[in-house]
Amino acid sequence: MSGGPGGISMDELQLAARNHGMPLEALRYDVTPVGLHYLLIHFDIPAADDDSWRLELDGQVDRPLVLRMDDLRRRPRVTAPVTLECAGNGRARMDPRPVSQPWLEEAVGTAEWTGTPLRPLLEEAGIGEGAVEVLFAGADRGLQAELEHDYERSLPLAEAMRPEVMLAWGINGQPLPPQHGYPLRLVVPGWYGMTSVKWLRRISVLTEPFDGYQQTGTYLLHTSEDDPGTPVTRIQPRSLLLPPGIPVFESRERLCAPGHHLLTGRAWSGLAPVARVEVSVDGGASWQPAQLEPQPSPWAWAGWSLPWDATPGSYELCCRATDAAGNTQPLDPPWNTGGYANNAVQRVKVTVRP
Ligand SMILES: Nc1nc2c(c(=O)[nH]1)N[C@H]1C(S)=C(S)[C@@H](COP(=O)(O)O)O[C@H]1N2
Ligand SMILES: [Mo]
Repeated sequence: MSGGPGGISMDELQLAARNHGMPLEALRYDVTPVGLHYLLIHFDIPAADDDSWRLELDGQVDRPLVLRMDDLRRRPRVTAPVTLECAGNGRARMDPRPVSQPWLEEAVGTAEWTGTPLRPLLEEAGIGEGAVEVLFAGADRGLQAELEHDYERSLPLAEAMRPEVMLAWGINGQPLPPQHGYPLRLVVPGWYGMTSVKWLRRISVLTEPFDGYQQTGTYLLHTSEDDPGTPVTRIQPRSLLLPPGIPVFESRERLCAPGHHLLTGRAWSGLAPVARVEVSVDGGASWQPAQLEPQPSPWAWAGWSLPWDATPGSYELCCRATDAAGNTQPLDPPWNTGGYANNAVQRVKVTVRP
């Protein structure tokens, strides 16, 4: 389904009003304040209570487990900064526009998640013969593509066993708020956000690949419905810049004074460490290397900066990240039916006034 030429529909507006992005000025923070982190909630935020919450671990395991939140909090505890990005980030920049949550480029945030690593828990339950995937089920339910289902996603066993995958009950030193998965969620660093199942109530070890709607009916990269497509997995490299100067309310275009500016932003990739960031002030015609700060962890964005001596005129500021595996950002949006993984460079129009 594609959006018509007449702008976004009421259905898209309804989605956009529920699921907010990170205001780009929040790129100034290493760790995104909780209320400024983006949100994506397919159905309704479920009612949940820490005392009565139970996490079931079942399927192809030797010893199925039922855990309370207190049981989980007594386990080894980790805190790690992780950049999450929605796979649909950039969707509204595609042409024709795939109809779903119409993100521009702000569906990202970096939080300090606190929880317990998943792997030891799976090992304690004992992974049985023939296990291939681990399924994560949320407590939220609804209809999408006319199919009623709980929000559920799986991971290949090897991905679920990565040491940085965690079950989180905390964000930025506080309990998860309802919208981020209270009381418990999965956090899968490096993968697009749909993988990090919120309101987590069941983990099942599977001997067959999961074929539920959120796994095989959506989150596929294909350019026609006949093409089976490839699953959306890791976060493609991306960078964003903190728009300089002051905004115009209606257009978000920027007005700047002439003289010295320090352009700053963030860059990340779920595929490999960030290797470099380049900045353009002429819409991508020419590029200059930015100064890159170290990433606080392989799974969290890096800060970058570049001094800019602005003279009066009109500019289009862009930034482009490249990771250590050589993946980079295209100048124009790649297109696919679902509107996923659009990591095309951001473009910020700036007028420098005398
Ligand atoms: N149970 C459940 N988990 C979910 C979702 C959801 O709708 N239900 N949305 C997913 C998607 S698409 C994204 S991008 C991230 C967003 O996480 P956040 O809202 O905490 O930023 O949560 C994921 N986990
Ligand atoms: Mo998402």
